[in-house]
Amino acid sequence: MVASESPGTIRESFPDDFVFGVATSSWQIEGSSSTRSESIWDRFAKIPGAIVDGSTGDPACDHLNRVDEDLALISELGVGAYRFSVSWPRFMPGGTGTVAHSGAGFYDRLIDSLLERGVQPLLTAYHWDLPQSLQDEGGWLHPDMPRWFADYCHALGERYGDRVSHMATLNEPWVSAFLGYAAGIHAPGVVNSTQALEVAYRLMVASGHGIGALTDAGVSNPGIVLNLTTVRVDQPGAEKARDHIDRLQNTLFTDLLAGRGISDEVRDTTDILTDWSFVTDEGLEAAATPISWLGVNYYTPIRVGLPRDTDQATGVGQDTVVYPACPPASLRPRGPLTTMGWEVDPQGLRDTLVETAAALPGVPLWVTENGAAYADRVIDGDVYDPDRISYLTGHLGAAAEAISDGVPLQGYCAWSLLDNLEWAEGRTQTFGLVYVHPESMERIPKASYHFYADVAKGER
Ligand code: LGS
Repeated sequence: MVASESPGTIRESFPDDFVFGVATSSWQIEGSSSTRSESIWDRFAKIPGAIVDGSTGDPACDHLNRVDEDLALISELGVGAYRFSVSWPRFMPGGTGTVAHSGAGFYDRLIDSLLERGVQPLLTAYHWDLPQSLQDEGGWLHPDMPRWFADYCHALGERYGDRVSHMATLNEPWVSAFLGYAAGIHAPGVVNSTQALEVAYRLMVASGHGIGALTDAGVSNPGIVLNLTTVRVDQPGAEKARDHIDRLQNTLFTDLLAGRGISDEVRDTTDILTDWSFVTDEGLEAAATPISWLGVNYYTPIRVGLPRDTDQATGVGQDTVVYPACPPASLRPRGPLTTMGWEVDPQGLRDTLVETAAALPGVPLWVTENGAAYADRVIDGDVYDPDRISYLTGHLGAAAEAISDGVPLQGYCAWSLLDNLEWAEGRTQTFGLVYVHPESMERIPKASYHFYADVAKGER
């Protein structure tokens, strides 16, 4: 009786072969921008006000010079996987053509050191730091971009495919398209909803070419990472907006991957902006190139309500501007909120995973990012972050429940190893399991790091 009532550890609620990991991305941690070419985020960061605290890509977390210390932190965390991204401007500074000896060598050493420590590397080819030279040519809107991206992916596969089984083409194409081209709050800072829709499509086409190139280069498990989330109605009357947001946030991407193309609903509701004539049969076929796994980044659900009074003049709630052609609505997160203003809802992760598994049956899933920003403080040399521990506990529980619902979930990566450069929020939002002092770069593992280490080691 007593034994069966014992709750067991978090680790025990997952299958034995389930992988716990931790994630980062190149621009957010590496620094050392003088040893690579310029990326669109370096250029964007120079626009006054684009990054709230004026941060630039330097020093970020000075990871390039502190990689041994960071590897030790990963090792001591006891995780089985480390998700990182390759900086395209470091690996292939011209955007196309020659691979840089020193840049590629950095990732060689990183990968080898991870493997020596028994940590599986998960490599993302593109986590938003496009070489500026390619942006100058037209970026993701350029007709040759799928070929340039495929060549880059092929070079990554040739160089690292013998040691890295899981590679993802893109991180969150939704963000590149809609925050980069509709809201204009991410690089390249364009505000043009028509272009945003086209970029979303073209990114998925390029990703399909990238998947093909990785496979040709011998990578056994090529995949992609999407930011998917469950979309809820908060008030009666917001159903149309909910459906619209769900389509542009989730199904636009999962439909393209599944070979269902771009639905009539998406075309009809966005035809005031674009006629989708740039969509071709070849493009749709490329976008549906089979993936062998899908990464899901989940942080919060989206809760859709009626427009706020102040926005009635335009008819569109300000927060929904990033969803082109959205019916009148606003986003209404319910507390408790993280410092990003995002609702904490573990059930949302379970729902998202179940919905994703239904949209892409048979595709193995990973949670490639999940975590929370809180205002951490160092007191007597320690960082006590109970809110983050509670966030992680809830979401790990939801991931385990999704597995019992039948979701083929293989791994979970906490975001993030380090407090880092949170894009337009600069250093003002901290998601790390490890605190990084903004000037000295000193690393201090937070209480959540020790918590997660216990989970990974099966002690919790
Ligand atoms: O640091 C980024 C994290 C932080 O939160 C990472 O580089 C990205 O891959 C990823 O987008 N990240 C992130 N996303 C959360 C998005 C939630 C948006 C919620 C909006 C609405 C209510």
